[in-house]
Amino acid sequence: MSAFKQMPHRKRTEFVRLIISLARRTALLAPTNTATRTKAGFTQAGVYTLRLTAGDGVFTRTADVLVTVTNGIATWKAQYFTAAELANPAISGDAADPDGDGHTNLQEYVAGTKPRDPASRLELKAEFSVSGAPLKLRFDAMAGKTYSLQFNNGFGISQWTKLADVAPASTNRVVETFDFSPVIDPGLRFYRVVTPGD
Ligand SMILES: [Ca+2]
Repeated sequence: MSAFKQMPHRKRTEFVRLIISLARRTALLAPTNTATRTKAGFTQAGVYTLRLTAGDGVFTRTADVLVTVTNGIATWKAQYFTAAELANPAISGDAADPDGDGHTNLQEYVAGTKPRDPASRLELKAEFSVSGAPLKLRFDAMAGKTYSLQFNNGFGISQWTKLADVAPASTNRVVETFDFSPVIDPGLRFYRVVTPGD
């Protein structure tokens, strides 16, 4: 005979709560008792504590995860502009071009170039020797950026055709590629280099 009494299995109803707290504020984002995956979104930069709470109605367990959320372009601007300049949109605004290189701050941020250095800009250069020879295309590529070289054969053609893709590298470098079938006079061919934003 046994003194042990087996307790019936209790059906566990698990639930998950995500609580986001920023500074003194705490907000319940997405309570659910059925989802196995819950997404948390952040609209402001800051350091958040992401608290995961799981329980079965009797016992609960919690775990905190520290999440740092950055505003990419704001962090980037802080590297190049003083506090006074950051407060002046004519200098640090997305549409401003304080180094006068023809590229706005937003374009320089996307390209990974320096907004206070006119020599630092995404610019495609073509070197053409004789008619019918391969056309050399060259540009300064920034570390970590991917690029696509494209062309079209005249005004009014909105469709750009890929000539080559350039994979990201760990350092800045000069990229050279060739168009082995360039259009011969009197034809026209336009080229561009594009890099995706964050
Ligand atoms: Ca610029």
